[in-house]
Amino acid sequence: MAGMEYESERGAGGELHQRDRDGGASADEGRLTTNQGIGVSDNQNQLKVGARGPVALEDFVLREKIFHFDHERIPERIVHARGSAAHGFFENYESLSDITRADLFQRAGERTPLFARFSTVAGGAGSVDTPRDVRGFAVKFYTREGNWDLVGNNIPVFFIQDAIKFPDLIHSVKMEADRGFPQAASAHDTFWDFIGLMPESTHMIMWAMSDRAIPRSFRTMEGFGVHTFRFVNADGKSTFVKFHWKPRQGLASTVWDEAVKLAGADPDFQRRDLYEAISRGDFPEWELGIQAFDQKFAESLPYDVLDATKLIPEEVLPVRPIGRMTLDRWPDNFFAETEQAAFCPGNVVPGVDFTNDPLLQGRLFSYLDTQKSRLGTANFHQLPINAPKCPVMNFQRDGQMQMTTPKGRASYEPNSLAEHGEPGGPRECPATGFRTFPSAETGDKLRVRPESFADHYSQARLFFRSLDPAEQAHLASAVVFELSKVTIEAIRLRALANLVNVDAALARRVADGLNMACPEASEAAAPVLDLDPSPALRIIRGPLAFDTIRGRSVGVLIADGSEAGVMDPLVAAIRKAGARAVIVSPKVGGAKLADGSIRKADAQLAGSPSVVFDAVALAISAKGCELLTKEAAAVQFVMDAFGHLKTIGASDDAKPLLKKAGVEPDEGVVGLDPEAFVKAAGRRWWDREPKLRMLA
Ligand code: HDE
Repeated sequence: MAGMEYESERGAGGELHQRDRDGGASADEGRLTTNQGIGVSDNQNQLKVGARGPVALEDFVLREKIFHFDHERIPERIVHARGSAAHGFFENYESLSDITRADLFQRAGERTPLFARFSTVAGGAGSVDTPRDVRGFAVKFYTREGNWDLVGNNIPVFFIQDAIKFPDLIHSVKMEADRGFPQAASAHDTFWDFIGLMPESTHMIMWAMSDRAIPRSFRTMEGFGVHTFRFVNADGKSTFVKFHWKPRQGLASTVWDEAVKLAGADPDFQRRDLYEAISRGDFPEWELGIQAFDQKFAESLPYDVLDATKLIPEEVLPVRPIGRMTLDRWPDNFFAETEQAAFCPGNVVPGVDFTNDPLLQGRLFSYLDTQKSRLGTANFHQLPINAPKCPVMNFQRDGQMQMTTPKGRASYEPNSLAEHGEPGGPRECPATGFRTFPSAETGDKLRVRPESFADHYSQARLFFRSLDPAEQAHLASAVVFELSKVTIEAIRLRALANLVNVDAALARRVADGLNMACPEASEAAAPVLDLDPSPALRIIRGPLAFDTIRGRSVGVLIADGSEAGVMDPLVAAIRKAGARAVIVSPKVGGAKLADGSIRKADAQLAGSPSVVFDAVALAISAKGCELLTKEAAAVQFVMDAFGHLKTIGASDDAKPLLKKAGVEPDEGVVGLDPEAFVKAAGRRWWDREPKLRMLA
């Protein structure tokens, strides 16, 4: 066993030395070396002149170690800095050769390896997982014809229509420039100032203030390619496509109070959730679907398909499932893979192509460019996580950190070296190489926005009116919350005036929540249309609102006096239903059960508030209950579970605790009968909410 090949000894100062057993005689993995391969004799002490003397400059072991440490960080991503990723594969349902020549879509059942990274947008790399924010949803497919990156978000539209506004948008949402806060939050003056002056952002704001922006887990969110792309088939025929990732786990979000508390209870909540799901073999899956359409269909729509602030409702154009992504392997090393992964929407394979969406066009420049500043060299594509899994052959040479050793002297083309018996290198191939779809649909060179992009409100209205009433209340309350953090009144008024165009009743609710008079509607650049609502855009009571505890986690609270006969069948039923049952007890070492045995806990009560669970069960006896009513963490555990609309399973003996926590029993407060609990635990109780908090 490699881990056992050392001996422990104490040094003169009492410090621990773990020393390789064979004395460094072999260069096996047990021997510590410098980066030059020189064996290290002592990893605890610097080279000093005398035991209490100064350090010698010649100590290359020390200097190399500290030098490397000093440079371990690279610049974080300017946006999407905080992310978590996993390896997996994509599997085709059927051949799509009729609409695309992309090699990965040619054969039913074929698998393509991939790497997917999920992220928040505004916060830094060390920020928390659960702020109100858009989530990135980036997938790198390592196809046999090169890498294809589908770099999307969990929201199908975007804030702006033209890439030239992106730096302004991001500067406004990031920490305010003079004060360096708030971190990872859109609830502040500069963001809302920018938003109010950019009515095109209104539709996206509806989404950002909705429950979509506080997802329960990466596993329970949809992904969208956002822009209209093209598929191109072998005959050169183009079809417009919009990409959708549908989570097989269903859609689920948190409630705001829960998201806020999660930030404190577990800043890594979503990273941990993904890690744990993959570790236990509960591999998350998404179905990839496309909305495919032609120019004629595009022209029939009352909005422009090149405008990234618009979506095509599924009810207007159904999503056709084309395959499935499974994430089944956590990276071996966070830095080498998740941090160094470089996604780029410009990475497309033959058969996939761009449209003239002015947001997409700007992105095509930005991503390649940013990697040079982040990863430091033009050779970042050679890092294992970025390297294609097909041959890469060209005449690009040299540059910082060149990792390949090209042979021969053919570093230019055309050349005639092959005619003289020397390797001549690769050549272009019109048949299999990438050929840009020829139609540019351009005219004069102008800095103008098309008139077809002028409708800034109709889809915001469509989104709002598509939501379940509970989600509408969340959205209105989120706007009230954010505008309450805005200190300049004119910015609030401007945001409200824009909202009147979306829905007058919504604007009034928000104005009420702020205790302000609702202003007149702002001037809309185009008439606002009443488009048909799209129920597919809902989370609550929508098509992907699965009432199930599969893949979720349940906190089972026990204490001294709990009965094995009650908790064991419950835990077994939860696990059988595919959920995690986490036994929580005041002390992690366990509780003394009624029969005198000790039952170990998985988690300590004070460190495991109910926000980290989807439902809770209080498997406690009268004695345990008496104890817990005096424990603030237990009272809060129950109070929050109730407040976050979760199912609470409780024994009769737990009633005093329920009472102390202010629980007014409803349909979501059930007993500990395993079957009934598991059935109830798969959902939240939205009807409870108006009784608990003032929603706008
Ligand atoms: Fe990005 N975006 N973006 N973005 N984006 C980056 O690239 C940019 C946009 C998205 O997990 C950066 O490698 C511009 C839309 C994701 O590593 C940068 C514009 C969508 C990720 C960049 C947009 C996205 C990024 C920063 C306006 C959804 C994280 C670091 C035209 C379709 C990928 C990096 C990962 C990252 C630029 C707008 C998604 C600076 C200029 C719209 C998921 O290049």
